Amino acid sequence: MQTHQAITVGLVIFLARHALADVVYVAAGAAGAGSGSSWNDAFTNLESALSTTPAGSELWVHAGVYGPCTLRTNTVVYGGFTGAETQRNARDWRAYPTLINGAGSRAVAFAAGATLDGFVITNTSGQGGAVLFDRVSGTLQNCRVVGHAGGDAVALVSTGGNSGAQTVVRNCEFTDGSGGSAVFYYGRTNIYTGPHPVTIDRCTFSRNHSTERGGAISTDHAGHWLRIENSVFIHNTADLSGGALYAGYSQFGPGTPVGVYNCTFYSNASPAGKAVCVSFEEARVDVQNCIVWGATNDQLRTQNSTPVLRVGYSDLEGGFASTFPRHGTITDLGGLLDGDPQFADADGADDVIGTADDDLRLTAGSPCIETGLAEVAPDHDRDGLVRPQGTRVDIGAYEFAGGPLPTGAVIQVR
Ligand SMILES: [Ca+2]
Ligand SMILES: [Ca+2]
Repeated sequence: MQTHQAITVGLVIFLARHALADVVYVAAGAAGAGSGSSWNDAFTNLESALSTTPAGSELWVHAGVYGPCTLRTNTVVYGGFTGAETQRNARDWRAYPTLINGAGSRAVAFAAGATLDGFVITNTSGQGGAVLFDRVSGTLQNCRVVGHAGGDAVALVSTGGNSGAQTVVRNCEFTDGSGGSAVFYYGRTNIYTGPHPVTIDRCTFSRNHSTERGGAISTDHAGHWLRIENSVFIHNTADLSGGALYAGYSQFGPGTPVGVYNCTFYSNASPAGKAVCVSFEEARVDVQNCIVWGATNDQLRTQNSTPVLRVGYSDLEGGFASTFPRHGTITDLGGLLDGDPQFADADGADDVIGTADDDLRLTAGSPCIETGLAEVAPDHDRDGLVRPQGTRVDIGAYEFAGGPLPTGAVIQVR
């Protein structure tokens, strides 16, 4: 056994010293040659590393603080390393944060096919000021966007163009944004003919505030599929409409609604549609397998012109009677509940709603357990647990696994 351990330790040291072929290293504190060939010789500047390495490179970025950057086509950039890892999956991006400081402006601009994974994005402002997808598709995952001010933090502008590629925002947290929405999706498809689906999966939106519409997410011209799933919306607010989600025009894509599946909305607020507001002609939103809780009226609203909101297999406080079709139509697809979802601890140990200790997982006896609709459910939940646990999918972002998750539970990142 001791011999085996010694061999293992020796192998790890060997790999760490000799670095991985094809990986470009970036470490703010490196004092070597700056070639990017190892942690010792790492680039110290992220933007310099990106601009001098070929498109399609894989970059590993050491914990530390970096400046704004522009990604390159098909380049994948991972943060959260301590320098000891020999495999990407060995890093802990939350414990060893790699920060991109936007210096009061934009932090990250995407290029087609790029991936940004394992970063904390701070000190940003302006439209798309945290992350901008400007007519390109890419993957943003395992990131935290904190305290964006003014404009929409992440802007997805006609992503995909004509490529048909999909943009994915996965396992990200958006906290304490102000001004615009945490994520804004603009999908005007009369400019770009190909489909450009966007999936927002396993994200948490907390305490974001918009001075207009959609504290967490807003859409405009969402002409093709926008799928929002396994996500938690807690204590987001908007001054005009849609405390968590506002869906505007989708005039170029009737029949291709914004789908909101297995999400949990709690304690969101706005003068028009506390959780969700759908507005203007051909705007269509489906809300299924969702918990919408924290107020007894006007959590789901249709606002102007002839929008359609359909809701089914969801736990809606106040029931269907609490919805507010000011103009347009709200349809009951069946399977609606109005029972206390019995969250584990909705405001957490600090008794403050919207902070990191909040726990919206289900507890035994929740009416949301085993009452969801399989046809629209994702195959996993907010924690990455396979759905269904038990014999039927649950309602909300979390599948009930029979008890609290064990400490250090493995989170699946697909
Ligand atoms: Ca709390
Ligand atoms: Ca279940």
